Amino acid sequence: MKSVNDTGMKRAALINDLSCLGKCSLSVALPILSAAGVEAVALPTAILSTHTGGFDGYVMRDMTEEMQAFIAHWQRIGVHFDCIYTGFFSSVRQIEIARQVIQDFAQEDTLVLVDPVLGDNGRLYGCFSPDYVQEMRALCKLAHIITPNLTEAALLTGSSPDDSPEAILSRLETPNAVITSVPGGENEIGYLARLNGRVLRVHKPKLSLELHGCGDVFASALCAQLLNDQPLPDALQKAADFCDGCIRKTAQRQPGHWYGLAFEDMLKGQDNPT
Ligand code: PXL
Repeated sequence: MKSVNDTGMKRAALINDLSCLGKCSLSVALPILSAAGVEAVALPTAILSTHTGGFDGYVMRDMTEEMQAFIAHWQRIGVHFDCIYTGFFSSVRQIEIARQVIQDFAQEDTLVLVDPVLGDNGRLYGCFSPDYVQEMRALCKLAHIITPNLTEAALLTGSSPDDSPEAILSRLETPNAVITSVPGGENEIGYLARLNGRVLRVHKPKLSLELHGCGDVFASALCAQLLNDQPLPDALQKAADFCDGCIRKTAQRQPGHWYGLAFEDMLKGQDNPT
């Protein structure tokens, strides 16, 4: 059997849902990583007609059985992954499967990035139970870097949403963590990170827009930077700049483009900082 490794490219397994319309999860991770010269291999956890944020009557198909069959095939053909990047799961069982994927496929040089999709605006998403949070904590223990928003960081650490972001960050056990959607100064929002033991902050202007999929665009851009061997602080800054550029492009496309970020404009344009 011919090897699928030694291609000279980095390869990332993307364990996330495919929201066919809606610009989140795999719909943004695949193009952002491809545009960064990374071979992106999707392992869909679920396939949805749209994402769940703001669309009525979405249709969802669970992919648990398919995940297990695809993984078994990849094991048979000996696939090597330079990165395993996880996002949305539709059940606790799928998080267990992702842990097994990390145990079976991650080698010493494999970057494990967990975007612990759990909730937003102070609340756990309605589709998740408390044992889902518990299982996500176990998955985060296997990661090199995690990218929760402030709500997710509070849920992971059992903190009150009123605790300071700095206190919440200090309770996250993963070696490297970037908390997104952290309130900054007046009209600012940003990132609070602990990278290589150092606390860093990046602030960006906060636009008065309700946005969807920002976390996915940011985590994908961060993953792309890290796989292009950028040091952690530079990767954070560049991913934040990219996400901010996408948000500005999205703002120019209102009110029609309400459901996700106009990341294509940034991948296509001259002003692409990735
Ligand atoms: O962006 C996070 C996310 C991922 N996947 C699905 C979602 C959401 C957020 O709403 O609905 C299906």
